[in-house]
Amino acid sequence: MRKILASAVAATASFASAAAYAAQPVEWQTTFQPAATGIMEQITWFERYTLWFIVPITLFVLFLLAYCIWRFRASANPVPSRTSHNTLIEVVWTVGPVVILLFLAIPSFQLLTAQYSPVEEPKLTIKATGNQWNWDYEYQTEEPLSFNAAMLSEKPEERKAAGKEDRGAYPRLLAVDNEVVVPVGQVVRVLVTASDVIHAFAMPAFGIKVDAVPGRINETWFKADKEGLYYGQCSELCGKDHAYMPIAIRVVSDAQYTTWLAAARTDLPGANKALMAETDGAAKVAAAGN
Ligand SMILES: [Cu+2]
Repeated sequence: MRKILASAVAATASFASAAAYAAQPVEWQTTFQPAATGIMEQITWFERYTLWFIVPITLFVLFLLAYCIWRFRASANPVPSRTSHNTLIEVVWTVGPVVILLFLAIPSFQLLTAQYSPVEEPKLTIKATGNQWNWDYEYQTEEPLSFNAAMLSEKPEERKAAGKEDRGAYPRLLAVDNEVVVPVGQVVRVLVTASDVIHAFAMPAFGIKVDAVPGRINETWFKADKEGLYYGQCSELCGKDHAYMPIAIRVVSDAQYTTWLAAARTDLPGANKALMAETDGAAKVAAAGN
């Protein structure tokens, strides 16, 4: 009994520590991941808003179908109607959808415009290059920093060496060896391209998804409002290991970012570990305090 209790407590604790890293898929998830940017909040709002149209329309059509099947069944209606035209109905089913589509189109275009308009001039630009099957990142800062990020190995000794044994924070198929690190509350411009075939750079909690096309640079941006570790995946089928090239972005405080950036230029693994000690430690303390 004590053992069960202890494992329950451990499970709750690990869940709480995982919950600090809110933005990753959870089992049986049917909704979006919690929004970490204003854009994703707008996307989430728009999705719920459109449901207010989709659900009633579907129910209405279902009702009409059921009613017609019942009301005009052969036994109750032996002589079929020969009506082929009704002007009022034509007007209603033309004007009605037009009005409904206007209600959908206006917020849709507003959202599209917002996605293409960074709220301020980005101070940080990161270039992401998709390869079969990992990502290269290049910080276009005064002294450039570039590194490769590949999926974390599942070998226990390699997880241990990376200090990433906590599968809540570093899940299978999503965790990477080197996360992208960005400061919280700042607009980050992302330039997206590819070296071989088409990939796509996607981060659900940020509401961004951009094709990575060889020979072409696409641009997007995000402004993360909450610190944490966020997971995304390549979202364009790119070959046999398409499912194994995740994207991980660690959003940290301004000071933590500055320290990491300075250290990462000479010792990336060391800088990552120092950052992990700070952020993961803080998350565990917060979980324990709750
Ligand atoms: Cu892919």
